Amino acid sequence: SESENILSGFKTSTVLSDSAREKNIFIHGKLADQDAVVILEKTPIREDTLAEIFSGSRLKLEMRNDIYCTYQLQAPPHLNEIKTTVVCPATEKHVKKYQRQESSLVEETGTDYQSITLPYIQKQSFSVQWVYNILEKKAEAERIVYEDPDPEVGFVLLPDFKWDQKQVDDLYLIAITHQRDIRSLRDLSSEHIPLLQNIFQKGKEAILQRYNLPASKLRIYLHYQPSYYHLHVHFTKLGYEAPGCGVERAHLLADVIQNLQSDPNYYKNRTLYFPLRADDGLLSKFREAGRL
Ligand code: M7G
Repeated sequence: SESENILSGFKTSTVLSDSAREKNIFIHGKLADQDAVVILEKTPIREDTLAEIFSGSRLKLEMRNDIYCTYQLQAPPHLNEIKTTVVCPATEKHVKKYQRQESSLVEETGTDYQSITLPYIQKQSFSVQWVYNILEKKAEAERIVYEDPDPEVGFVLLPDFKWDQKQVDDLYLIAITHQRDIRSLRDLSSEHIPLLQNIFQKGKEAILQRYNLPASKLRIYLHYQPSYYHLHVHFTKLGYEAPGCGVERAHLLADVIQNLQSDPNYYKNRTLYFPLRADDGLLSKFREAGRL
């Protein structure tokens, strides 16, 4: 649906990061006196639009040399859109999340989790209001791909907001559990195996039905540390390097299930490794505790 251009009043303060290769830019600025983060991103060129691009565009020759020519092609506006994400009002933590930063690998024992991480995330983590809005159908209801409403093993599967759903090449969905008291991997024990298996099975089936993409083409994983402490599972297309998905943060759901099957308290006791950004408050807590 159309909406007025709220970005015409956006005042840029700083560019948080940008990438010529990924063709995106993350900007911090003000929107009507409130802090905002705006993400602009050029989207992939789809094969099914090629005929229209070739026939419906204006072409300007830039240079010709022997068998080589380069052009500026002006595609029809609807094929030349920029995916735009706005976070407003953005907290300082949002601004930091999108700022390019060095990171350090942290080694977190089960005890570290209890004494350092848990107290920190209880005070300092992002609101999960957006998650509750999804579960309660107050937002994104029309985007839901699949839902199992069961309060114990149920979940909602829907497109991640990083995916514009225009092509399956960069497919990205998330499954959000109806249970609200599971913060992360650390809270999982063998009692959650039915929940995890349900997400695994029904998530794969729903994606096959809707997008004709078989399970063998999916990467299904959890992040530790996540940004949002309400259990959710990422489903991306295998081979798509989703932004923010470093190997250190990803735990394959299939492995998580097996680990819990062999040790009910696997994730309560294991040492887990993850990168933290230089300005992450949790990193300071690990430093203060002499764990870094
Ligand atoms: P995460 O592992 O907690 O954090 O994943 P990350 O963002 O550092 O990977 C949360 C996932 O939820 C990310 O893939 C986000 O892109 C996605 N996400 C975040 N928000 C605020 C929304 C939202 O409002 N709607 C939808 N559909 N996805 C979101």
